[in-house]
Amino acid sequence: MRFDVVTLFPEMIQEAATNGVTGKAIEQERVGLSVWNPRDYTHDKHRTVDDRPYGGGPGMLMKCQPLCDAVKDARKKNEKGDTKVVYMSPQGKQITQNLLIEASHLSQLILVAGRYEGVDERFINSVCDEEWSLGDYVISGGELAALVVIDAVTRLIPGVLGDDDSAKQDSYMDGLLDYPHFTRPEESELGVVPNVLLSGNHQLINRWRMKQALGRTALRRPDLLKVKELSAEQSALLEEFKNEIQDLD
Ligand code: 4GY
Repeated sequence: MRFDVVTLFPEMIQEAATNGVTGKAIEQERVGLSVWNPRDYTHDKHRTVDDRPYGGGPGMLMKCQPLCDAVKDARKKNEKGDTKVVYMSPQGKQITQNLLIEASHLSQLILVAGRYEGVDERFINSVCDEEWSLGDYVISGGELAALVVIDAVTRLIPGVLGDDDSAKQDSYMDGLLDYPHFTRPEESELGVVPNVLLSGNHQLINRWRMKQALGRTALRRPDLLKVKELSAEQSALLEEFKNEIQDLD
């Protein structure tokens, strides 16, 4: 899988993505990453990438031509296979883990990061396949949104996380919030670690964790529980949770 990011701030993507899990995946060539600056596709002496909006109003828009030419070049990195061009904006479809799982099967994801007041609508309609949103808030540019997508998709690529690692845990807890975690010391001024986690009984520990995940999801994100099918055991654990006095943390 390769990511291509069209951005006026390529160093923002390169700097951030070459750290941590994404950095290692790039080093190990499990994913590819290139950046494409629309400014490099301008032809005037001022290298103009923006222009004033028709109809007036504040701010500037990104012009179509440098964006189109940047995407065209990015596409050449993937002659065969499946490419999707995505514009990141609050007007898009809100991303979910399921949407990102689907994206992880593509051979190329071209992410377009807007700046200023956004891009000419014709670029979105004619060149982009989809428009995706992080959520209902506004940030100053699409770069951080593109980085979120790159990070979340990279974690889903086989071999990127250790085999016994969080990827499997994540799918085990599919559609639920995470359970609480504790590390040493066993006892401090901040409180004690739940006894079951010290028991060494992994069946009991797994049951406790599932009960906590179900209970927290019920308390904090009832919307997630409504769309999830619970097994008979999970329903029983959730009932147990509800019958115990719980911290509303
Ligand atoms: N929310 N989800 C988002 C965003 C910034 C100006 C258009 C979001 O994805 N992107 O807030 N983007 C704006 C900045 C150009 C995108």
